Amino acid sequence: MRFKLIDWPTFLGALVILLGVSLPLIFFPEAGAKVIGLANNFMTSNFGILYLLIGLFCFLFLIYVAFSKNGRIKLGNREDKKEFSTFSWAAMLFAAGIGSSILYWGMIEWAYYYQGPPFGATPKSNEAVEWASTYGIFHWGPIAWAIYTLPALPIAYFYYVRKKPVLKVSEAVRPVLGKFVDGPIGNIIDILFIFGLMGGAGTTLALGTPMIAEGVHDLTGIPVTLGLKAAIMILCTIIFAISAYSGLRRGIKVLSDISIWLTILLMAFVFIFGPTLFISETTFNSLGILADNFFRMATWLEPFRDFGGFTETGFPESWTVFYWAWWVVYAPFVGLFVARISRGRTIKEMVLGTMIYGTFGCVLFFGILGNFGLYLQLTGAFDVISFMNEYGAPAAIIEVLHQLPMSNIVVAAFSILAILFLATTFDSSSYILASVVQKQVTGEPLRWNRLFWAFMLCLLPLVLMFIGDLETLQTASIVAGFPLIFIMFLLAWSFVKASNYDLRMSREFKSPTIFITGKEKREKQ
Ligand code: NM2
Repeated sequence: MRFKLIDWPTFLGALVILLGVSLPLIFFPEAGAKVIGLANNFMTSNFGILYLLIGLFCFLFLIYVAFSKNGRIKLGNREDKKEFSTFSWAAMLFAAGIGSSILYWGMIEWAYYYQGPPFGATPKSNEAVEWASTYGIFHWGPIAWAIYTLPALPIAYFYYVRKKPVLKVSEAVRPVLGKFVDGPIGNIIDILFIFGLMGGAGTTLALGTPMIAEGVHDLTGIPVTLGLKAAIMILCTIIFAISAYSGLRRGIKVLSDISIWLTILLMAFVFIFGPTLFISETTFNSLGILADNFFRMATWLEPFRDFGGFTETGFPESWTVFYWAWWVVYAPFVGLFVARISRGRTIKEMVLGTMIYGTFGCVLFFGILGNFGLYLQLTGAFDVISFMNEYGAPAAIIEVLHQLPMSNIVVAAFSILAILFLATTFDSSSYILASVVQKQVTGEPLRWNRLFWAFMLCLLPLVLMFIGDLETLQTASIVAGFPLIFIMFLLAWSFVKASNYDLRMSREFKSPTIFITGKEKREKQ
C-alpha cells in the first residue's frame, strides 16, 4: 500500500502548521498584518545578532573545512568520476538555489540603498552610491553561499561516503542526536525544515508574482489586479508542478538548462547595449569596497540605537538580518540538492565551487542589471527612484527594461526568465519536500506526493501577496528561519563529528572506506 510509505507525523505536522498560519491570515488579514509587523520587529531587534552570527560562522567554518584534512575527503569511491561537468554542476546549483528574486533585487536593490544608505551616509550622496552598488553583492555573496553550502556537507558526506541515502534533514544530525532522530525530535526537525522552506517560498513567490504581472500588463495591456496576480501565481504553480511530476531528469534538468542559456543571452544583451564601461567599472569598484569592508558589513548591528544622539538607520534589521534568514530557510533544501549532484568531487571542491560560482553568478546579475538602472538614475535618463516611489518596484523594474533597445522583446524574455527561475526553484523544492515526508525513497518520491507539495507551496504566498507589503513578505522568512539557525549549528557539528571519527578510524585501522585525495590511498574504518 503506497500510503504506507508516507511518514505521517511529519506530513500532517507540516500541513497543520501551514494551515495554522495561512487560515487565520485569510480570515483576519488586518489583525494578521499587525501581528506579522510585531513579529518582525521582535525577531529582528532581539535576535538579529543570531542571524548575523550564523552567517559569519558558516563562512569561516567552510573555509576551515575546505582547507583541512576533511576537505580532501572524496565524495564517493576512488574510481568515481565527477557525475556532472563543472559547468552543468554550477548551472544546476544556481538554478535550484536562485529563483526569480535575483531578477527583482538584482535590478532594484540599489535603489533602496541609494535612498536609505547604511552606516549613516547621507541619502543620494557619493558614499551612498558606492554602498548602493556594493551591498547587493554582499547580500548575495560569499556568506550567503556559505549558508547554502553548510547543510550540503553532512548530507553529501552521509550519502556518498557513508553510503546512507539520506533524504531527510533529521538523518543528517544523527551523529549528534543519535536515536532521538527516530522519535518526535526527528519529526520536529523535518517539520521545521518544511515550515522554513514554505516561509522562504512565501517571500519569493509573493515578490516574484507582481513583477511578472507587471511584465504581462506591459506586453498585453491587461490591468494588474489581484486577480491577474493570483492567476499568474497559479499558472507558475502548474508549470513547476508538471516539472516536479515529470521528475529530476526530464523536468527539472530541462528547465534549468533553458533558464541558464536565456540568462546568458539577457545578461550579454544588457551588458552590450547598456553602458558597458560604466557597468564594468562600477562592478569592479564594488568588489574592492566589498573586500575592504567585508567583516564590518558581516557584523554590523546598531547596538547604540536606543541611546539618544546616535544615528539609527534600521538597515541591518531590514536587510542583512532578513537576507541571512532568507538564505537559511532555503539552505537545507539546497544542501540536499547540492549533495545529490556532487558525486566524485572532493569536499573542498564542493565547498569552494558553490561559494565561488554562486557568488560569481550573483555578481553578474547585480553588476549588470543593477548598475544599468543606477546609470539611468545618475545620468538623469530615467528617474528610477521617483518612479519606484510612486508606482512600486515591480513597475520600475519593467520601466528600466524599456530603456533598452527592442524593449518589448527584452520585457518578454525577462518575464519568461522570471517564470523559469521560479519553476526551477520550486520544482526541486516540491521534490525535496515530498522526499522528506516519506519514510523511504526508492528511486523518486511518490508522484501524487510531489504534486501535493507543489500546490501547498503556493498557499502561503497567495495569502501573503494579498495582505503584504515588503515587511510582511520579509517576515515570513525571518520567523520561519529562526529555528533553523539552531539546526544549522547541529548540522555543522554532525559533519565534524562523523568525518573526524572516520579519519581517526582510517588512520588506526588502515582499511578502506574513505578515500582521501592527495595521498593516493584508501583507508578504512
Ligand atoms: N535567496 C537566494 O527567491 C529566490 O530567488 C529564491 C532567494 C535565498 C535570496 C532564493
